[in-house]
Amino acid sequence: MQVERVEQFHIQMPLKSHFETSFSRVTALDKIIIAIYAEGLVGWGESPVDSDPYYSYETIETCWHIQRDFLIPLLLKHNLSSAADLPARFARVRGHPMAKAGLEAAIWDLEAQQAGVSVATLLGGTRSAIESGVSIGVQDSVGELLDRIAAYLTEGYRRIKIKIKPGWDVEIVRAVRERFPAVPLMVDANSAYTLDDASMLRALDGYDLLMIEQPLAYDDIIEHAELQRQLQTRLCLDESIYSVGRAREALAMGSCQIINIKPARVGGMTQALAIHDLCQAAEVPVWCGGMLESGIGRAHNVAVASLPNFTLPGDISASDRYWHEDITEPPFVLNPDGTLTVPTGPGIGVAVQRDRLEKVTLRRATYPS
Ligand code: OSB
Ligand code: MG
Repeated sequence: MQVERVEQFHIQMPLKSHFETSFSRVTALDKIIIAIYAEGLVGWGESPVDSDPYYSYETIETCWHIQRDFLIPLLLKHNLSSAADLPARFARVRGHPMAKAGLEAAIWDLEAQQAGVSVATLLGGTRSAIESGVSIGVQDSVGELLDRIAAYLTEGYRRIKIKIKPGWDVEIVRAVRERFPAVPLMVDANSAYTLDDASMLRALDGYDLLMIEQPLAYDDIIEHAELQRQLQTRLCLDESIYSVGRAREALAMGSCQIINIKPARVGGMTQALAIHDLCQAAEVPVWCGGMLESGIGRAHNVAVASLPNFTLPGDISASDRYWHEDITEPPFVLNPDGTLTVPTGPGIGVAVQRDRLEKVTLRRATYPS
């Protein structure tokens, strides 16, 4: 495939309601959307970078720069035989996984369209629907949290994840368990704790949690292994797993028993597939995380979550959980059984609405210019 043209869109989409983690509170989300033109087709990808470096070191500005000055030139330079070749082509650029992932995603979309199949089929997906969970931010009060959980359960979500941070942890989990004794429940700390908090984290063992996600430092696997030895509850890593090699090391060290795969965090779909296969061989379950993506990134996440070792409900919720108006059609809707249907049309299987994309675009660029 010869890439003819690449477009970068810096967009900002207002969230329906704010989302608070241990590291920030956001009311709108910036992202970089990628369109790649080749052989009469257009493929779409998303780099779900934040405007601040609080989840990862990448920001809108670093992503824009790395794509414009280093990655897009590599795409335009030579023919490409497959999306799976991109990690090798991009390898000289160290790090910057989200910048790479947005471009790679657009190539997967193109490649699937050329083959006349869905991205899910091209990736090796085997499910026609994926189990959907919901990730709920820190709320202003316990009452609001309980009301939100009740509403999501009524909608049919299959698993509840709540964000925790110091001062919003064991007591909150206790209150949630009291009200919802049997709901599949987990917590995500986004690195808000240290090993000094081990006794608090051990207290969580009493609440039958599916897992505790990323309690310790964002780049750590050693202390997580130590913590896992002290806990009954399974640890799941998110931030710490930034590559296939890192996943292999974490499994070898016993740093976690579950991995949250976000294609954007690991540098793209090819790496996500490799981590999926590695975990499958090691009998370690995985699930697909999210970065509050637009319909474009969501479609790619849904596609990968249709692979066989994605055996736990992920953070891929319906479009209306995030947006008043998404930039793709049709929206992802929650089926009555708490699943999202995997699109079957060619490519990502949802159509980008150009007028809506324009409305949320703050800046755009075309290459070659
Ligand atoms: O840690 O999984 C996380 C959102 C932004 C950054 C990090 C995380 C999250 C979520 C939301 O938990 C998942 C989603 O619904 O997309
Ligand atoms: Mg997380």
